[in-house]
Amino acid sequence: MSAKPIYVTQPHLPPLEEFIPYLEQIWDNKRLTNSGPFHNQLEQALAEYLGVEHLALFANGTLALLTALQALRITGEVITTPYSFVATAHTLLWNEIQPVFVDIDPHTLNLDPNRIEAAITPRTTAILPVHVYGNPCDVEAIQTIADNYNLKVIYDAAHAFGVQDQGGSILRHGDLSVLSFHATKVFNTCEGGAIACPDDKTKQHIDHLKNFGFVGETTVVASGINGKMNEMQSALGLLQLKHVSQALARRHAIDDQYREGLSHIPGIRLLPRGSQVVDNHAYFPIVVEDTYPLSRDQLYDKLKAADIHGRRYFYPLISEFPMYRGLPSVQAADLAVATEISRRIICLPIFPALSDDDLNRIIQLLTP
Ligand code: T4K
Repeated sequence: MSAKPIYVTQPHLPPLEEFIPYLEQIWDNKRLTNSGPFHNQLEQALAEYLGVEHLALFANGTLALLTALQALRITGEVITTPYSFVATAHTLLWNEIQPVFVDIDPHTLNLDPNRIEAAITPRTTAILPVHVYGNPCDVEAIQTIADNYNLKVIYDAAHAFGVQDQGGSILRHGDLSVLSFHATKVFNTCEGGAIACPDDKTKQHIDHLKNFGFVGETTVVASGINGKMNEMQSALGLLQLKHVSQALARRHAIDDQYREGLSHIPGIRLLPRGSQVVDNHAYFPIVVEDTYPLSRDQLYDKLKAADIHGRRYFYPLISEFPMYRGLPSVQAADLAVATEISRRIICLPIFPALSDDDLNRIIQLLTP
């Protein structure tokens, strides 16, 4: 049994000695950033691993989201979910775009496609759905609406590394998909992110935007940003890629054990496995129903008292933060499902180094 605190996640890190040769190469060739050799190798290797045509690496997922919106010249209003990490909507505000929050589906906890059309106005230019916890959105329904109303679709796929549906990578849907490689993610480069895009021209445009808009040495074609992933991050990514299947296998085993240990407990609702054929088990959310003897917060505190630090992802809703409260789409009555779920959710610890003993202890604590 661990005497250390157990957090919702712990970054997966390969043995340190395996990282040293990468660092030696960086020290030798003195190339630290700006499309260095490791950056270019990782871009290629990840595109192949994930099964996408093109990938542009970024310093973090938030910069990648900001740039994706710029790349497609999104303006006006964008339909999105209140049930996400705050970065999703913040990138809209930073681009002076008005988020329009739409409620979520009670089963997938993703943007409910049945509610999107009612939120479309003449100012709507795009939909920004999130594959929450790595569970795929209803991509077909969303695309049909987007096609009917001539809207762009940018998926926030921060949780969806490696997820596949029947047709392959989940990242192939929509106009662009954005990944996060933050320390807390299934695949991490400390901080990091990427945009997956289908065509070479868009990839080139994104590459210019992430490097201040430079094309060559003296030409600037757009008011770009500094979104570049550096060589240390890229080297770590290349090393992580060697270990990622092992890490995913352990996550899968933990998910199975949680399901076996918790599915019979009245008042603990588990999310059904989604439409994906390859899952990444990025999170393990439970919904605490009224029939459970403790409220969500009482259970959260009970775990905390045992040094087990689950997280209430996503509570509060983005629409409840002060900078969003004045928007017309934030009324709780219109976001009833998201509001309800955000008050009942706890994400339990899941990460490759979580031991069976600790896992069993968590299951025992949840068992009334
Ligand atoms: N879109 C979505 C849907 C997202 O979920 C995110 C990020 C983004 C966009 C933006 O992508 P990035 O710009 O971040 O690439 C964490 C992460 O910081 C954030 O990346 C993530 N989503 C979000 C869901 O979770 P916090 O504030 O909960 O992180 P923090 O520091 O409390 O970490 C959680 C636990 O993990 C800690 O209690 C301990 C453990 N931990 C954390 C770090 C950073 C470690 O053991 N080691 C570490 O290095 O936001």
